[in-house]
Amino acid sequence: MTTPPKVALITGITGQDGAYLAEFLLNKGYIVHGIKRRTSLFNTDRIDHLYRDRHEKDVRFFLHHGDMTDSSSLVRILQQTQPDEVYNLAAQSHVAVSFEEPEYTANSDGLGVLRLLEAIRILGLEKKTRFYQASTSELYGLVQEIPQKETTPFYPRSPYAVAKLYGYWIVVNYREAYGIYACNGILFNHESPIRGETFVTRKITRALARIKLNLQECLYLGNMDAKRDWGHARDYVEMQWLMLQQDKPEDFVIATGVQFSVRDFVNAAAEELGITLRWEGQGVEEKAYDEKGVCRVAVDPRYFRPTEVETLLGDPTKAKEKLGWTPRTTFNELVCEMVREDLRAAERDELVKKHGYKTMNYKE
Ligand code: NDP
Ligand code: GDR
Repeated sequence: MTTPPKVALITGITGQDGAYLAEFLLNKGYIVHGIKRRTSLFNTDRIDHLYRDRHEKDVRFFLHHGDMTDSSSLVRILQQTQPDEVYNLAAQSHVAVSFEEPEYTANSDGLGVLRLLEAIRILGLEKKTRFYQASTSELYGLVQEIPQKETTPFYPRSPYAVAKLYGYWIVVNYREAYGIYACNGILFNHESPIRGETFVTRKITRALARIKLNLQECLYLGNMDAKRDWGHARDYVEMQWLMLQQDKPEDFVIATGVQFSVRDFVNAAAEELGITLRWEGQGVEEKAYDEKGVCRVAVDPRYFRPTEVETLLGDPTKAKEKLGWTPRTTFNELVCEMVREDLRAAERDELVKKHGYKTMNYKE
């Protein structure tokens, strides 16, 4: 007798991690259900290659309308899908935006976690359903220890991080109170060619590729001294799955253990594109010029955050020992892959422009 395929439910399936995780689980033979929000335009670009018409045979990928702020949708979808594993990746995930929309961020990123855990309880799925929570290195904020590991005290520095702190502890509480197999993956920054365009890495690779093809003149950034531990999203989603395959639920830091500044990222991307940058000035006056003396990178204080997370560096020793974690992609490989894909996108835009059509001009 063959065992039936496992069923996974992914919230945030239209996001960067949701797309990589869905592909990973489908390749493992899972039936994958995803929750997506109703939007006025299609927002399924990242998962379109996985989608198959429901009328075809052996379809294993399904999308449901729902929202982290709407308990009724979450209970209904959990009841319909009866998942073995829930991956809670949905969030208002932009730190700067959380200062502009703090209440909504608390609702979706904090209370949303509670709603899902309660849905598991209401439906009596505590023994069946395993739960992964997308926790974050932003919890460390104003760092209390270098590098940061599972036992490092938290000091969140944004409405986003404070909301995620609630999510972190409600997962621990439901694990201890009700015996739910629930874990926090404390993931450090992870990027990819499908990273949202307003996160700093993608903003840099997209802008420099467009500068290379004369589609844009200058890239404006905020704090270029900020340091991050950047890995590849494709590597990290495998760890999300592995955390749910252990004998007992535990929380894990996933990081590379290597740190670079935003300026380092700019330099690496520029080098990959063959743009030589000459840096001048400091603070808000800092600028980078190309070979012809054209200013290509400058500071716009609008991108400074009311409270900043200056430095993050993870210690992934526990994940190495218990999950066999080794990051596959180096910093330079990540930058190259992102630059290559954004250059292809810029080439497409160049062609569109050449034929007299307008291209997207949004640069935030
Ligand atoms: P993205 O911003 O790319 O994706 C977020 C997803 O959540 C999108 O599918 C989005 O939908 C969805 N979403 C947002 N709000 C709601 C809501 N109210 N109801 C339902 N869905 C919602 O994030 P990532 O893929 O990069 O990150 C995945 C998770 O991991 C997030 O929780 C993030 O906070 C966390 N995280 C990310 C890290 C990283 O470096 N990438 C590091 C550590 C943690 P839509 O497409 O409609 O906007
Ligand atoms: P972060 O990612 O805040 O770490 O959160 P982001 O790429 O937005 O910022 C990283 C650092 O770069 C600085 N920075 C800029 N950031 C943006 N977005 N735009 C700019 O122009 C700019 N200039 C400088 C920022 O100030 C910051 O210090 C990401 C998200 O994916 C979270 O959801 C996740 O939890 C954490 O990573 C781990």
